[in-house]
Amino acid sequence: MTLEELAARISALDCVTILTHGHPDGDTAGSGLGLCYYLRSVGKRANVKNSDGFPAMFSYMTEGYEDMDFEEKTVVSVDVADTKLLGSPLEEEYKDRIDLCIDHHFSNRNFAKESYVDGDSCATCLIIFKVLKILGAKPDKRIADCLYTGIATDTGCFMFEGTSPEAHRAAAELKEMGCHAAPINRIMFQIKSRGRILAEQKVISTMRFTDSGEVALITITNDIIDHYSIDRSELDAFAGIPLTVEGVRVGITLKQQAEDPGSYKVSIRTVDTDAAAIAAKFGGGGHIRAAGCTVKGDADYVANVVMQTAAEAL
Ligand SMILES: [Mn+2]
Repeated sequence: MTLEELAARISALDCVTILTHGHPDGDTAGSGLGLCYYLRSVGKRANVKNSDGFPAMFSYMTEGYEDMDFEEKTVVSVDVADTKLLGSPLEEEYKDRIDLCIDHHFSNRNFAKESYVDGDSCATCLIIFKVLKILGAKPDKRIADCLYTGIATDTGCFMFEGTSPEAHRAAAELKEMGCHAAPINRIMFQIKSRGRILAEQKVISTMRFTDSGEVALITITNDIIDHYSIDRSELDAFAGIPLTVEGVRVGITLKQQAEDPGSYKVSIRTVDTDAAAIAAKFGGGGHIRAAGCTVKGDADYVANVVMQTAAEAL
């Protein structure tokens, strides 16, 4: 399906349920709510669903949102690569009857009757932004806030290597439409819970290096997670910490598994080395700059073998 065809599908929609993935991030929330608000603004009936609900940090997008009452005719998913990611209860309810999938994951499982998947797009919000442009929409500030959120979060505040000129241009246009970029960036990238800061301090104190200083490793234990009562979803951001140290080319984060304390989830982030190749040595995989695997053993053992493998890869 071309982008123009997608735009035509969207303009024909009414009585739509929009599905977003569980443990929602800024892109699935922004594209779901942004699309919903656009459809409502042109007199259509639309609702957005999420298995887990949207977290309080997204309240500037959800404020004033209320479910509409209508008989559902079409089901659309946004930023969902696999129906499993819908989580419970949406997965059971909708997995076999999604009409239109809009996504930017190369790994998309092609579960919908029709799909528009652009793996080169930085965010699903960027796809929605382009569709609204084709439709000649005049997004209000709240829609602009939604779309900006997904573009900013999926590009790591425009810092990831894959951040396209198109993403920057879209952000510029969204600013012209009145999106609140600075406060959104503050909420998405700066504000942390107090527990998280304290946990970070503890985790940073576990940091160790290879002799060359090019590989750094931190360890997150269940003790730390429990003691500071931080949400496991907040831990994803910890994987970026080792790479912030000058001279480090491979950053490794070990996370003890809640259900299996004798095993560690290993996140590998790299500056100029193939992270997926390192993860593959332990049966894992991923992307060239971000990959992961799971290794059994105690923290010292896992740290040693993974650091040694990373040092050899360099
Ligand atoms: Mn996304």
